[in-house]
Amino acid sequence: MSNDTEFFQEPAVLGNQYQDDAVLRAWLKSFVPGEVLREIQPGLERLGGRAAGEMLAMAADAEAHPPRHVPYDPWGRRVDRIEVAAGWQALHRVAAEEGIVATAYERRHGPWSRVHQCARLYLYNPSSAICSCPMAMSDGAARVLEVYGEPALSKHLLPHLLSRNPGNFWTAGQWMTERTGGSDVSGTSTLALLENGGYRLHGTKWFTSAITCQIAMTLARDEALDANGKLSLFCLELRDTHGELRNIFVHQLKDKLGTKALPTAELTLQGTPAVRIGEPGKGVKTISTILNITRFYNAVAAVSYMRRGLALAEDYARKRRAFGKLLSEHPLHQETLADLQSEFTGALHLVMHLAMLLGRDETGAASSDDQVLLRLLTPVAKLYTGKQSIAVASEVLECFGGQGYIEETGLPSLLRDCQVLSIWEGTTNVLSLDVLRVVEKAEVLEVLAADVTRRLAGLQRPELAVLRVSIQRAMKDVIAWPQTAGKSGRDMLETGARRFAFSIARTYTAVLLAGAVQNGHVHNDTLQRWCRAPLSML
Ligand code: MFK
Repeated sequence: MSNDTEFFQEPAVLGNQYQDDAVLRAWLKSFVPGEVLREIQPGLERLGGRAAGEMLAMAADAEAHPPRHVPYDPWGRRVDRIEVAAGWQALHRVAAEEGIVATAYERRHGPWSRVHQCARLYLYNPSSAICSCPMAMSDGAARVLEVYGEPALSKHLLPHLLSRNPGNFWTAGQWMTERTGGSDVSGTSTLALLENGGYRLHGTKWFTSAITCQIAMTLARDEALDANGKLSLFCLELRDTHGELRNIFVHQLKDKLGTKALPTAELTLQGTPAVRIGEPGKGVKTISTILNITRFYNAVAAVSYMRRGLALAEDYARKRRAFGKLLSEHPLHQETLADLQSEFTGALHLVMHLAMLLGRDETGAASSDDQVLLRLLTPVAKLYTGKQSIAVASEVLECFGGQGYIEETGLPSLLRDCQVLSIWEGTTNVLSLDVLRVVEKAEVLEVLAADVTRRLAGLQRPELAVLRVSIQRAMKDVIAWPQTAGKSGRDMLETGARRFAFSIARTYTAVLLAGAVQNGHVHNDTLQRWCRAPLSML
């Protein structure tokens, strides 16, 4: 029986995810040329609406009906079918229609095409049940084909990977990990054997994300090279013209902490035909072209989850009452949300900056300094935002009290899905060591220092004077550290590699935010909050 005093909480509701995102819109307005922004804005608004509407239902369906491995047909024949939810398939269709991959390669806006694609991915990801994962690998595959692919192979595959027609759209997998290791791929044991003039792959792959893809890029020991077989990169089509797997035995799907809708398999290649891509024996170098794209996607996904969490927490704070007033009226809750907002705003500036550099690089518009910064900031942005997204998601759950811990609210999946971002595509430590390797190359730190000095010189507002000195000091620490720590030996350098990478992330982001305050598109309070935590941890 109902009763007048019965009370129900109001759930948080999302508005149009483009229109409501003042930080993204301000960034685009500040950096993207007016005529480009006018052209891309209607599409972003449409996608912002889909991300807060129909895509939520698709994602909920995909999460509620995780993929299923069907090893045999009813007559006992081995089929290794992967059944996925209708919602998961619908999210693939949305990705094709919205050009989540294609936008970057159509290059309608020259170097700004990657920024445009980044904004679209950012809107798509948090409503996609991480269907962004196959998109990341497909984008990486498209790039590796663009850079290294034989014309015939690229002509066959690129129209599928870049299609906006869902019926023609293919996705790609990136299968690096074997039982021997995912970070250290030197133990790869898959063999590429030459049979009748073509390669066939034999070996077990331990994590194959998005096994519903049509093609995959994978490493194997190349029989054509020498007895030990150096690693080369290979491309394989998973299915024949009848839709049957081509000599691929699926052992099982993984039961993971999160990314529940994403089918991740253990499988064995039993003579699967494949084509080599790139220089023979240079497989790691060649596949790093894919890694740099998927690491970029990872960073975009991390920021987009931060924004999604914040959007939900802010809406809830305007509805939920406690101790006689709304959560949004409690000074301590305001403080918590403002800190989250600062973390998100910094991360967004770092990632959009990376998109700008990537766009220049892909269209031949990058200077040599841009290329150096792109190589350095890709692992930096991936490792920093991946880690921070977990902290932000955890705080967001807390903003909902007990409701944040309840599965049906959808909030726990935010935390679970953020957790993978610091693991796949290079863990925080592996990427910190990558950063160390990058700065050991000549002139990288000089380029970084010169870039920061130039940006600091542009800060004229009096309220930025004190922070300008702090940022300058932190950057000085960063530049000096490898040489100072290196004097105590290699171990000391490696021990400090994570603190070093975080210091680059925090200091470089501070200078980007300071530039945004100077231009008037970010509030000084956001920068002050960012700089409250140490910029350099060295
Ligand atoms: C929404 C987000 C979606 C994300 C999708 C995720 C789904 C996919 C899931 C997965 O596939 S998870 C598996 C991910 N695996 C990794 O990320 C591997 C992590 N390990 C590393 O990155 C190691 O550092 C590495 C494997 C590269 C180390 O191997 P090596 O053999 O010790 O490589 P080395 O000697 O450092 O580099 C070999 C060459 O590649 C060198 O060039 P040279 O031959 O010219 O000297 C390097 O400079 C080059 N290289 C390495 N990393 C590079 C790179 N070049 C450019 N960019 C890089 N990042």
